[in-house]
Amino acid sequence: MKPAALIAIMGGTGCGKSTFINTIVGKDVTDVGHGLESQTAEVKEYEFLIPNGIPVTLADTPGFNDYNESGGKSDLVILREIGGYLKAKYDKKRKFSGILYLHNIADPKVGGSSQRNIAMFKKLCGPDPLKNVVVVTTFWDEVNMTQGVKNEAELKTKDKFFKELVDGKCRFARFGKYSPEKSPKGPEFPPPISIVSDLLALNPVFVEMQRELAEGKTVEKTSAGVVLYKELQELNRQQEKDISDLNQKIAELKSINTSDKVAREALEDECIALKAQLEELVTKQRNLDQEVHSDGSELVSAIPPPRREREVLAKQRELDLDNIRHIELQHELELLKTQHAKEILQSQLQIRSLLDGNSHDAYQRSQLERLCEDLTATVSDLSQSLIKLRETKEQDVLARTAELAQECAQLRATVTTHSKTLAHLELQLKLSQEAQEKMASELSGKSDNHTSSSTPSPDGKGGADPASKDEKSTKNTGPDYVYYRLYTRLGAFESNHPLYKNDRFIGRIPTKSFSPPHTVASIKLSLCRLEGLSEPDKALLFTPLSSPAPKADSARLSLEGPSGPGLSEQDPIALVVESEMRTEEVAAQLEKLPKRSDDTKVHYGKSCRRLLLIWCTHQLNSGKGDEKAKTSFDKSDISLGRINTLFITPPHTAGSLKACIAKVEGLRVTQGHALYKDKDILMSDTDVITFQDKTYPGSDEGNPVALATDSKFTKRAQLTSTYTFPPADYKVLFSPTWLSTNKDEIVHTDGVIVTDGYLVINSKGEKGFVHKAKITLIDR
Ligand SMILES: Nc1nc2c(ncn2[C@@H]2O[C@H](COP(=O)(O)OP(=O)(O)OP(=O)(O)O)[C@@H](O)[C@H]2O)c(=O)[nH]1
Ligand SMILES: [Mg+2]
Repeated sequence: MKPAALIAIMGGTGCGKSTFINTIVGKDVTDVGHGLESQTAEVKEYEFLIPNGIPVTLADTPGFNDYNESGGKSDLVILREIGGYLKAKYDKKRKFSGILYLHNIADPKVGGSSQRNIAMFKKLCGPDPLKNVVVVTTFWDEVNMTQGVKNEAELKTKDKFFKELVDGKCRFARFGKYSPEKSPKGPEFPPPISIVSDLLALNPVFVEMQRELAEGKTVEKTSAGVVLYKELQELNRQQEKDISDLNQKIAELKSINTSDKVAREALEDECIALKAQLEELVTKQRNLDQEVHSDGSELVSAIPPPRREREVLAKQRELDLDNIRHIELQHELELLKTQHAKEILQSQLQIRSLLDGNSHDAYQRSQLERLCEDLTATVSDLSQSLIKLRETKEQDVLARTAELAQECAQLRATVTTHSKTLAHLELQLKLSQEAQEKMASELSGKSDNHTSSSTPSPDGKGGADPASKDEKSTKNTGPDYVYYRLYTRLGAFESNHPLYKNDRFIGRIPTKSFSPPHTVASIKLSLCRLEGLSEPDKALLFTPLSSPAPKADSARLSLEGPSGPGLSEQDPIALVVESEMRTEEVAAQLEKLPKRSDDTKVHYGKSCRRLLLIWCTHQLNSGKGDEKAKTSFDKSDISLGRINTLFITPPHTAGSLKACIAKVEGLRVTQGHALYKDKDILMSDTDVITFQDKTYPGSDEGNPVALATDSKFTKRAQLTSTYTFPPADYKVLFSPTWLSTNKDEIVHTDGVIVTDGYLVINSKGEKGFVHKAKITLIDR
């Protein structure tokens, strides 16, 4: 049976030999390495069938490595291993169909060990079998393609690499750990199996080393062995040189005597590092020596080793080591000395500082004492200055006091003079006032004789005496003044600028106090300001008093003319304010209303004579149970009272008359009160009354208006619908039995149903029936 084709796989350690084999075989037949050491320790064969059924044996060889960097087998040992395998194959007349040399293309620089490996491999192959040699560059998946191609070109063209083999027709192929679909295409990247199968077409060959070994040469004597030995010798020399350089450097460093602590420490560190390097080199040197001489005579005789020289060198090294140890000891001693010197110095410094400290304290004490003395001196100076200052001040104060006393005396004299002048002036003023009053009273008397209507009637009945001659009136009429009366909804109230001392209900203010333009709005504003009233915008202005509606804000009043609204006492402006405070005040001002007829000091104004307003209370209720009126004036009928129409708030309606009477009588107008005229005719609050007419409700003492409280209407009720009743067409039929209603209005009733309805009195004082379906009783 024909033996399987034999293919050797060689190369440096870790270049991917086992990986390549596993790829070709299609399974992990051999271990793949993970470290620097050669994973494959000895030559191992793997047999498999290529696709056309031809058996192939792949020989996985241990990789050459740099023994300086690994603790594993040295290249020499590996070469012996490979040599033994080649010799064995030769003995069996087994030729190689192919020899693959794998090289890591991603290796950045092809260093010493790689070059040595290549050199050995070239010698191992020899000049003949170069067609059967394939240099397989690996790790293409890890290198940039451009870089890889560049590296590959270098490998092919440089003598120290594979130029010799390329010249002898060896081939190159690329390999990488690609997934099948990502593997680059092209002849440079042949499938690994084809690299092998292509070789099978060639004639198998012996390699040079097989032949050499067959001639009886030892491995070390083969061409590859000699290359390796020369390399090792060179390495040995290099290392010895390195050792001596290092020793020299260490000695130099030790000799540098520096007091700089940092620099010294740096030098020490460098020495230690160099010593470690040296020891490593020495170890390697020993290993190398052992490797080279392990096999004994043949290698030594082939290239005579400089044993004597080495012995001398070894001795020299020992001496060097002793020398180093000696220098180290000396150095340590110096360090100790320095340390001690430092400690002594520190102790001395401490002693010095302690001594200095004491002297410092003494110095400080003396300084403090001096400071104290200085301070004492300063204090005594200051107290002396203070005493002097006090003396000076006292003198100043005395002088100033004398000056002031003098000034006071002068002032007193001036005051006395002024007092005298003042007394004189007062006397003159008094005299002039008396003369003025006398003149005024004379003028007044004349005026009353001519215009009796301009003088208030004291009893309100008219025809009485004119104003008393004794009255201290400040009356002063003329177009230069504006006259006015003030009202709340309950009636008149007093002015802060009264025309008369004894009738403060008519006010008077100089026209110039009203800033133009004299619109109703600006007059209202000025009046409210001068009278101290709030909310002028809510006030209403009436002129004349009897006008049924207030003047519009934009209307103008002529205050400059000789006569006109507000320019005389007889035609005053009426200002009706809403102020709640004033309303309350007016409600409480009973005593300020016109007093009884026998009060001769009261001036009612001329209109008083034209009014006689009489009412009686409870007239409807009892018919005889009348009460005494608060303004009673007729002893024969005490229920009769009277009020001045001037006190009724405009516009003059039954409602404002009712409010005024109620106020005078101290009643609160409620829906339970109603005003009647002509005995039993109910007046509605909106009924207009014209007091200028000859007769008006209550103008006749014999036919007074009556304010009645009806005790029947005690229950409150709420109207539930709005209805105007009676409709205009049926007025004749129904009036006044049924009452018009406003939804939600509160009315008063006796609570008795008569003819399907309640008798009610509404807020206007209107009385009538409301259907029971249109009312809800609140009080039951
Ligand atoms: N990315 C990449 N990794 C590779 C390639 N070839 C080998 N390796 C990796 O390199 C390491 C060494 O591979 P091995 O196949 O053990 O190398 P070896 O030449 O057999 O090494 P020795 O044990 O010294 O003989 C392993 O981790 C492999 O997976 C390659 O082409 N590309
Ligand atoms: Mg391997």
